[in-house]
Amino acid sequence: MEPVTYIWMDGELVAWEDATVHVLSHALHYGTGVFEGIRAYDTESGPAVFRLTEHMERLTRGAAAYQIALSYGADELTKAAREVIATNELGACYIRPLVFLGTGSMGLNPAGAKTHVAIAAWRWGAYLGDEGLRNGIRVGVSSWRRLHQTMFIPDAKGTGGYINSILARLEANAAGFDEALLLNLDGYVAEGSGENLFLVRNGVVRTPPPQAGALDGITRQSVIELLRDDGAVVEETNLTRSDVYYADEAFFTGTAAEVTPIREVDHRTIGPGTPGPVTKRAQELFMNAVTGRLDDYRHWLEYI
Ligand code: PPE
Repeated sequence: MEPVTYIWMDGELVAWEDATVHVLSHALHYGTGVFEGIRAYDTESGPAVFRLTEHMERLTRGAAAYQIALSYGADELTKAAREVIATNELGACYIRPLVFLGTGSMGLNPAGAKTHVAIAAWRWGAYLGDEGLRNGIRVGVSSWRRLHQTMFIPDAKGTGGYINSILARLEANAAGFDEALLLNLDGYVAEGSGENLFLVRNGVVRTPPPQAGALDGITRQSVIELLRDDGAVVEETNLTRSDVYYADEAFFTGTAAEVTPIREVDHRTIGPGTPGPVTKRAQELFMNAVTGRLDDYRHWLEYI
């Protein structure tokens, strides 16, 4: 990871190396935080952040759902994110806002712990590798199940919940896969450790509904809209493990992962083992939208 000069913390810009926390921060012990992952892209009119306001709204909604008191609104956090990008003179970058509980209380009752907010940004290339983005990645279905919606708040990016993703990711990588695919407690497909899944079969695009325990990803929503507007049939429906094996095409979506083709699942080749036409079209539409090359979706961009 390549450091930048400043990180925004609790209302001011501090030097990268000074953006530290106390070891008795509540969030460090119990995962009491929410975060976001946002990307900015270089466009003809300068850097633009993709759906910045929606990400910040998801962050503030998530904090409220977990009852983490937050004194900043989505609009103020949006301004702060712009400031971070501008002062660090970043173009295309990844933006990581984090709301977390600091010191003031120990034990599971967080009352008394102070809320902190940080926004960092840095250059971050292809999440699952350039090769993966081009030719597809290898995925393994995890032995870990996705946290069920009765156990946490799937719509919020709560930091503690990511320990579930990390178990799956570690297992997948140890088995030689690039990424994990998690099923929910009912055995239907939920999502990747940090991405939403899409399958294509006989020209129909299908993705699990949020009720399956998947985060309703902003990239997911964008890709659904882009593909539908392009004439594709996209269904939100429960998917089984065999649906994945029988797919002609499969891909992951996420802010970090963008649109990443999947070429293999559990040692079974998906389609011919190379990115298919719908996957390539989704990638093309998404990359054109985020870089301001599609007039119809320019409202998704917030220019710096
Ligand atoms: N599911 C999960 C579990 C998830 O973490 C993400 C984002 C998504 C789906 C896709 O959501 P969206 O970014 O709104 O399209 N994962 C973030 C964190 C990745 C990380 O390694 O950290 C991200 O992509 O920024």
